[in-house]
Amino acid sequence: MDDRTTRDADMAARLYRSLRRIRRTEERIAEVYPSDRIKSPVHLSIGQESVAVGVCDVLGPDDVVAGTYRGHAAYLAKGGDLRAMMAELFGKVDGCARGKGGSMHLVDMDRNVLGCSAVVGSGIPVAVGYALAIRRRRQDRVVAAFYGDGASEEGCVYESLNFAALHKLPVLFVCENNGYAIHEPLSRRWAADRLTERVATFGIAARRLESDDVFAVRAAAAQGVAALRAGAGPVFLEVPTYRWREHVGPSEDYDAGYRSRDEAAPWMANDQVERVGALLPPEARAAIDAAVEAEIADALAFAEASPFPDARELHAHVYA
Ligand SMILES: Cc1ncc(C[n+]2csc(CCOP(=O)(O)OP(=O)(O)O)c2C)c(N)n1
Ligand SMILES: [Mg+2]
Repeated sequence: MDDRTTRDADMAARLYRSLRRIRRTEERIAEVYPSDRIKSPVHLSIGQESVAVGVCDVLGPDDVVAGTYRGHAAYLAKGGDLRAMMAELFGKVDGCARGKGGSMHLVDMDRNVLGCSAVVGSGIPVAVGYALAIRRRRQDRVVAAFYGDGASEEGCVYESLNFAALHKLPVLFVCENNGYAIHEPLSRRWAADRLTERVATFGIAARRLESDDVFAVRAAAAQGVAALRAGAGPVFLEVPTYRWREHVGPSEDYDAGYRSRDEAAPWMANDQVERVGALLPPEARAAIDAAVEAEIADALAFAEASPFPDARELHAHVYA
């Protein structure tokens, strides 16, 4: 194999490992959930993993990620600790927020994963503030800030876009447009679906991708991050994607009356985990799958074994 081929093969293996790790972690969470050992609501990103994986693959360890309450994928793709995430879901003291935050409040500052929040859109001003601090300290780092199509309707998101553009802050805004805010489709929320054009009017380089193909996401993110590092100001990517499970909880909801399985079918046929997995030699794929299963089993055992926080911790780490 020449250098180029080796690099491409390495990239496919890396992306597959990350996609598969997130998919299987969330599938295992969904299996465990009915036992009530997971003490937090869970917003699964099954079907949407490629957005976080493609973006985070071009970030370095010092770069920063701001996720959402649907944040397992961003946390894990940036290298967040799986044991600490699982313990957090179980409400245990070894969780990344000492068991007090649950699935919607993942944080790992050692890997530069800024804390996530249940308040829709609220991560965006925090991400922009972090980028301002980076700029003031003259550091060579960038922030990737994820948010949903629903969050794009929040006033603070528009304020943040404007502020970031005005001050040319190093933020890659990534809108994971899955077409729904809870059960409400875009057609009932937006008179015009030209989200990318709306963002461009702030003076931000804005681009809508055709699909959530992980290689396309990665290529667009690489281009965006290069522009950020050159000081060109923020970049926006809108990535169409699709949530396969219910808004919150472990199950499917195609019988809930707001969408059909037919709508989901083309997305499932284009499953990025399968697509990238099929590019790998079968032995390489099997080795990754085995390692992922072992890591998840270890994380679940760790979460089970960890104690609940002591009642005296109730008022620790409270900002008041
Ligand atoms: C400020 C605020 N308003 C409303 C809600 C209730 N809420 C929770 S999730 C959600 C939908 C957000 O949709 P989107 O940003 O598209 O993310 P997705 O769930 O599709 O990933 C809403 C309205 C909230 N948590 N916070
Ligand atoms: Mg949405």
